[in-house]
Amino acid sequence: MFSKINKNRIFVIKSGALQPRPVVYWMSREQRVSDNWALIYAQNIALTLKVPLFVVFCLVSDFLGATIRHYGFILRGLQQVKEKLKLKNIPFFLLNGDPSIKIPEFLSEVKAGLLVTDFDPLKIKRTWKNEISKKIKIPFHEVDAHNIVPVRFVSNKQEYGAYTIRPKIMRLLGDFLTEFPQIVRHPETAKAGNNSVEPVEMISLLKVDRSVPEISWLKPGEDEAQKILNDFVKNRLNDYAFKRNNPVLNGQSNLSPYLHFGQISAQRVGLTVMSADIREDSKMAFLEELIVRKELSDNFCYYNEDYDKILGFPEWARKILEKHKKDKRDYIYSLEAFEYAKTHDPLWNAAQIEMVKNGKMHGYMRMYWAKKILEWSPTPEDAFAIAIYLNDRYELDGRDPNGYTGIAWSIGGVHDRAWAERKVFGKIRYMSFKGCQSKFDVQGYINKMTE
Ligand code: FAD
Ligand code: FO1
Repeated sequence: MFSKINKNRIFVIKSGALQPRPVVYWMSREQRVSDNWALIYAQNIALTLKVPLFVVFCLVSDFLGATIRHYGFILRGLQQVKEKLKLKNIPFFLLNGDPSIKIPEFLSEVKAGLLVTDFDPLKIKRTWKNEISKKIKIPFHEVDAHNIVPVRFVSNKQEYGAYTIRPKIMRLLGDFLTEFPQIVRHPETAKAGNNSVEPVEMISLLKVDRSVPEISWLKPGEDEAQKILNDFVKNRLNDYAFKRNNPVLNGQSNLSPYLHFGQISAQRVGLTVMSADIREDSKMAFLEELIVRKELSDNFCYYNEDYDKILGFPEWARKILEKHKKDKRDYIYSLEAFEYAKTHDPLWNAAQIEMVKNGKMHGYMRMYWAKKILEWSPTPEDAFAIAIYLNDRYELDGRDPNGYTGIAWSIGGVHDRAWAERKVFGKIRYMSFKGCQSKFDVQGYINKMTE
């Protein structure tokens, strides 16, 4: 029964004998029913023990500065999760509050015998899991359902860059990039408690920051994620290698919000892209981002607890930024000036507007955007904090290991090398307005974002 799950995906947070009592899957990062190794694992154990299976999601209304833009996307997606699980005779519960309190309470209520959850390298999740583990008496297992090759297994240390993690991932890819088993209709019916609030009803009830509106050009949920993937593979993946770095063209997949909220599995995306009949260079370029770069970000956040602080930068970068800390800046902007796109640079302003309006800035512009925040902030510490704040507030895919790592790459040289020394940046790679002009239609992008 367990043959299809690679045991290296599983990490025992708290050990103990399995009792014939209900299994609870605390869904957090992987908000989907299909292709979810954590759910597959939880059901496998429940089937073996012949016990009911419950799925719970614990909604935290002040999660790292999230706004209704994010909660709307989550809750609309969870509505579909609930409906899909109902068809499989698996009840779904939406809890609201601190998981370290709500999850143990729920486990007692249903007299659970095992808690399963999904892997996440973020500190807040690790704190919740530690606190829950201390409070409960039943076994607690974690499944890496996000990375194709599990983070703990691919490497036991922080990797220097793509060049060091790539061969490690490639060596193991064949063992992990496999087809998924299906969730079956669960034979044991759970005697569920009061479960009245529907996820979509929570959208109007939640007390959260509503000043950043939901977006409508991307629809939440795993069915929509699959449609976006199919459309991308059919119509745009072939051109990925030469269009993805041009912000005027629609060259990227737009999958990051779905990957971030776990509404699609990277492994499903990888399998689909692998089997697509398209140009080899585009296929390879896409898989490099989806697998190597994305899993490198999880590696960074898992092994470096200072992923959201200057302290997390490599030593050479910290030293050189310190040396140039007092360099005269040509412009200095406040958080407010950045947030309201009031800099002197129409290209930077356009990128900021794209993020605020659409909830997703083009990938190439994200590098330029973060580097200019470094150039125009009083200190690198200010720049790093401003970039994380804005990224997490407005990007639909924010507060993700990819975000912390992308910003640390742009401002702090993480996973990069030293470049020629210059003012403010030291040896951090520089990007300029002129450089952008030589790569794409800068005025076209500005017009598109500001019209
Ligand atoms: P595609 O080009 O279609 O790529 C497919 C997938 O590959 C992405 O969804 C993502 O999962 C992965 N990927 C692509 N580029 C990268 C990368 N550079 N690093 C890691 N994984 C990558 N990504 C986020 O998911 N959330 C963020 O908050 C975020 N913030 C960023 C901030 C900065 C300053 C930088 C430089 C990058 C950031 N990225 C972030 C990484 C990258 O820009 C986005 O993942 C990408 O633009 C998302 O669009 P897409 O899904 O259409 O990408
Ligand atoms: N995870 C949860 O378990 N509960 C939440 O209430 C929650 C809110 C939330 C809001 C915005 C956002 O971007 C992420 C959120 N997440 C939540 C976590 C998310 O699913 C990811 O696991 C992490 O951000 C890391 O990828």
